[in-house]
Amino acid sequence: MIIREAKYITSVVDKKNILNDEIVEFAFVGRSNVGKSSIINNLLGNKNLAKTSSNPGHTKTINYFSINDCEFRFVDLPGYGFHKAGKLNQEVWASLIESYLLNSKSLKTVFLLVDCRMAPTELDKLMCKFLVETGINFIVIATKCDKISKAKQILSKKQIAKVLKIREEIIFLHSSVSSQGKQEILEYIENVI
Ligand SMILES: Nc1nc2c(ncn2[C@@H]2O[C@H](COP(=O)(O)OP(=O)(O)OP(=O)(O)O)[C@@H](O)[C@H]2O)c(=O)[nH]1
Ligand SMILES: [Mg+2]
Repeated sequence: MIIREAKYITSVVDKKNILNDEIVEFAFVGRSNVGKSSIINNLLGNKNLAKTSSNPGHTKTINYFSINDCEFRFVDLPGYGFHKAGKLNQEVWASLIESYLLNSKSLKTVFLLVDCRMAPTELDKLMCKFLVETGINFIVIATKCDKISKAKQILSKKQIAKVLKIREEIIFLHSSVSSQGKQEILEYIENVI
């Protein structure tokens, strides 16, 4: 997949504004701070497209990015599991994420991001179960793999597969710092399209 151009389109806070046209979408979900906005920038080759932050709970809206003149879209979703955000905020975001996942008819694949340095959390398990039960196509991306050795990366994939009860074949390693895994994920997207 060659990224010729990519641009930010819009941010949505209200379920009723979720985009609902024919353009193919790929969405990024995962706990707060796992690296969703960073991977979008890395895959699209533009560091400033999606806003990233070392403070968890940064992305609070559904952010849409159009690629190759509307060939497809990336969707950056709010993170889950950020306790300091307060219960009410967390519920609002969870409900927005759920609405998006259940109502986006052009959603082709969800990228469920988990941190390669730790076992998937209870919320990761719940999200994975939700994707399996709703029949939404998904793969898991183990993020920040520049932070661990190649040997640990192999173990990390095994641990993620075991905890989430999924096949290792649908787990991709990625780093937004070294770009490890970038080409593999872009190829995956090309095949889906
Ligand atoms: N070393 C390393 N750091 C990363 C990587 N990806 C993201 N980070 C860092 O992790 C922090 C969070 O990244 P974001 O991309 O903002 O995370 P997010 O999942 O969008 O977070 P929310 O918007 O809060 O849900 C930032 O400080 C990033 O620089 C990576 O692949 N390697
Ligand atoms: Mg973000």
